[in-house]
Order: sequence, then C-alpha cells, then structure tokens
Amino acid sequence: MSIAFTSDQWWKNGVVYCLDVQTFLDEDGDGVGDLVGLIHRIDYLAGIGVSTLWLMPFYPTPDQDDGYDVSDFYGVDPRLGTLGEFVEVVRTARDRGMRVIVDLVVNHTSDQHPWFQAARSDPNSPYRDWYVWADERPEDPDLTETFPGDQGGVWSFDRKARQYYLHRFYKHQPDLNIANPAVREEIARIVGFWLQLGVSGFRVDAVPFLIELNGIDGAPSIDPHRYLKDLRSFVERRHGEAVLLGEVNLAPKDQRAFFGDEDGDELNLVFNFSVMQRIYLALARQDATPVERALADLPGVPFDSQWATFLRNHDELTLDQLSDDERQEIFEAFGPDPGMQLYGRGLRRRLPPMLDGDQQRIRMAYSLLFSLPGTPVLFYGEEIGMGENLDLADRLAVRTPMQWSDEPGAGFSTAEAKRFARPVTEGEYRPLAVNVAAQRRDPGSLLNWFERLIRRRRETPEFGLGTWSVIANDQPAVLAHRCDWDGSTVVAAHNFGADPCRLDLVLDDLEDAVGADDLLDGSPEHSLDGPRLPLTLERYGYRWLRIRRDGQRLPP
Ligand code: TEU
Repeated sequence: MSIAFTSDQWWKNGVVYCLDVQTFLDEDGDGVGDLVGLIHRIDYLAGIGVSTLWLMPFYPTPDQDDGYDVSDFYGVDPRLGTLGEFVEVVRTARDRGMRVIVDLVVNHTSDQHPWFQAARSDPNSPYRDWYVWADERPEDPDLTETFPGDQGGVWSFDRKARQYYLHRFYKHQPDLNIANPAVREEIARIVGFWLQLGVSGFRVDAVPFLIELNGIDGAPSIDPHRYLKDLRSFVERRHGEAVLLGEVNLAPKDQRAFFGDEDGDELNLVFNFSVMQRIYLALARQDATPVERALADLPGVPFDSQWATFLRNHDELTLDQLSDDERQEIFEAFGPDPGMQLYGRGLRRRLPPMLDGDQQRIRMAYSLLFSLPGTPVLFYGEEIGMGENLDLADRLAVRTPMQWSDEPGAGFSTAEAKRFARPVTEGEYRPLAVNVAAQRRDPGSLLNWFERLIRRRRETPEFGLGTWSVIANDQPAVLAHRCDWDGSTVVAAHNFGADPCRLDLVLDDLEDAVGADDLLDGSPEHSLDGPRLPLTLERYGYRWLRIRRDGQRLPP
C-alpha cells in the first residue's frame, strides 16, 4: 500500500468540518446565515485545510429541532437559499479540493411534512403506513425518550388519526416506518437525489433508531442490518466514492455491527462516542487511563471502515456511557452549574470554557484527537476556540453564530442584532475577544495552530490508515501510542497532567531506528537509546514523532 492509495479511501485521511449554514455567514443581511454566505467562506475553509464539509440540515423545516425536523427532503429552506445555490456550494468546494456531505435525517419527519399530514387525515392514504401507529398506547420498556423531559413518552395520540404514533425524539417528529418497502424506496430516492447534485456522502442521523423495528405492528419481515447493507450498496452504485458517516451512540461492542460484515459493507464511518466520553474523564482526572481502556475496548474495524473522532458536536456533550460517579466527576470539573447540564447526561458547553481557556490544555486535547485512530471531525468555531451562550435554550447554547471579526454582529451578519436568528456569545468568549480576523494576524493564535495541525494530520497518513497500539509507560498522566503504516512509524504522547514529566518509551520491532523527528512545534530531533525513546513533556504537553530509520528519506 502506498501514499497513492490514500485517495481511494479519502475518508480515512482528512479532516471533516461540520457547520450549519444558518449560523455561518449571512450574506443578504437578514440575520440568518445562507448558502451564498457559505460560498464566500469556501476559501477560508480550504485555507485551514479541512477536506470535507458536513452541512447540518438545510432543508425546509418548521425549525422546532433546529432543522432536524424536515418537511421536504428534496429542497432548501428558503431562508437559507435555493437548490441552485446549493449546487454552487458543492461545485466551489470541489474546485478547492473539498468534498461535501449532508445530513440524512430519515428516522423521522416533521409532523408538518405532507406525508404525515396525509397519513393522519385519511386511514386509507398510502402514507398511513409510512409511520408507526398503535390503537392502544404500547408499553415497551426498550422504547425510551431520547430527550427526557416533557414529551410524555414515545407514543402520542393524534386526534385526527385517532391512533397513537411513535416518536423516539420530539412529539413533532413522527418516526418513519422502515419496515414499509415504499419508505425504504423513498429514502433511496432522497439519497440518489443529493448524490446526483454532487455530494460525497451523508452524515446519517440517529442510525440505531432508524433501523429499530420495535413498536412496529406485526412481525416485520426485514433484517435491519440487511437494510443498511442495501442502502450502502445503493450509495456505491450511484456514486463510487460516496460514504455513510453514521451517528451510532452505542457502546463499542454494539457499534461494531454497524460497520457490517468483515468486508465493512454498512457504514463507512461511525462516530466514536465511547473514546470521546473517556477523553473528558481523563481530562477531569488528569489521568490517561480511561482513554487507554476505551481504546482497548474498541473492536477492530473492517478495511474500508473508520472511526470518526470528535471532542464536541452540535448536541450536548453526552456522557451517557459513563457510570453515575464518573459523569459526576466530569460535571464537577467542567460544568458544576445545573444550567450547564442537560438531560441528566451531558453538558451544553464548548471545550475552551470547560478548560478555563487554558491554551496549552486545549491544544493538547485537539492534538490527541487528531492523533487517535480515526478521522477527526471539527464543529465550526472550534478552530478559534469559541465558547457557548448559556442564555440560549438547551443544545442551542453551542450553536451561536460563527465569529468572523470584532465588528457588531461578529462579522456574521450586518443585520440589527434583534433580527439575528440566534444571538452571538457574550462575556469572555464574545466576538471582540474571539474572532477569525484577529487570530489570522497573530501567528501564535489557536487558528494558526489549527492550520498547522490540520496540515500535519493530512501529511501523516499513519494515523488514519495505520495499525495502532498503546505504548505502556510509567506516567499515569501520559497516553502514548504508535501508528504503523507503509513501513513508517509515528509515535504520539499526550500529557493529561498539569505537571511536566519525563518518560521512556520502549519501541518494539524498530531495530533500524536511528532517531525521531518532531512533527509539530517541539524541538526538531530526538535521539533513541536502543529501543528507548526518552521524552520530556511540559504541563499538558504533546508530541508527534516520526521514527527515522537507517537510510530512510522522510517527508519534511
Ligand atoms: O441526535 C440523535 C441522538 O441519538 C441523540 O440522542 C444524541 O446521541 C444525543 O443527543 C447525544 O449527543 C440527532 C441529532 O444529532 C440531534 O441534533 C437531533 O435533535 C436528533 O438526532 C433528532 O433528529
């Protein structure tokens, strides 16, 4: 396997950047971000070096779940632009070497969707069986509410239909019935439509819920994983390079099935929720052990498959895979105020404020993220260290407008602040203090550091394509691991502790190693003492080192 091969499995060696058109850049000055605004920032995104844009839902929507309640799968929310402009986004991104993937939210529709309106109004409508109905409210302990609170369970009575309908999310999001072949056919049509417009795949929303058959009347005759395999083959037939990046928030042993058989014939990428949660535990404890254990618990993934790693996303920082005590430790360290917590399982915060703005610690966390097995996914604004706005409801706290400059409106919009769909952050992380324009002028800024990190990550295919292993060491605060690929070895070390430390890493099977070169901003060269690599790490220090073998020519 050689470097040329990385283009075949492009999803293993890039950086994904998630953004919401609505909060990115408002070109027409109405207070809402738009597709034309995004087109104006494509060069910025190409410049920081990300390779794939993941666009959060931009479809027509009553907007009761920030667009995850779709009322037309074949259109663009008129507030954000037009289909023509969407194609221009994809085309411009492609020209600058970036691919675009879009959110596929087909576990449910909005209750305003014409399908649901037809289904509830007429028992003989062909759409009736597109949703999941019951005459009596079923009692099934496995079917729990995803957003515990005021939904009153997962079955709601519809007065027009005179039946209960299933919704695993909000009441206004009735679940589609994928046991119905017509629904599966329609999902394929939606997928085919966006592929035809040039997207390179989908971030598939809530996959375990999508393929869940519980609650559907009668014995459904489909195998849910067979269905995912069918969807994947359909995607490949339509567009060979397209991928499915699935949101599967389950324990690793249960996630494995979503990659498919040995050949990896279901989701190409699966978000790594378990490692993400343990990174926060390790940060809170200043002890790397939880991450080491989480890595050890990961199942091997098939050749065409990959983890998608992330520190934050647009939802709450969910800590649902941890024990109550562990979650409490994190709450105490990073979100002690009940107003920062959500659903009893997570924090509605961004990373920098959780780490008290400690630049060294923030960089250590992202350096770790980028070196872990998988493809890193960034949420817009992470590259400049944006904070949250806790005055906004629930998960909206972390979805404030992108901060481009210190101008009024953060350079996001020229509209009067009261017309903003969502206000900008105030306080320590306000646009005056955190913005792109100022950070571009400062060589030591987080933004410029991220640019170098992303560039280096793309030049280090060992992380995305190699085989990885943890290197045992005697510093509990330090996670050390190595990735081997195509005759090359990269070692990474990350110090979760607030104290500097020294350690010796013993590297097996590297008899011809003569030294190690620092790939980030540490001192350039390190010498080896036989199989031992002595290292010093500052507080929250981090290093990426490529091993130099005798007679080997290495990239710069
Ligand atoms: O979230 C689906 C989901 O399963 C959530 O429970 C998620 O795992 C949890 O909040 C932990 O982060 C997706 C979207 O990401 C979310 O924004 C939508 O509200 C939801 O689907 C409904 O479409």
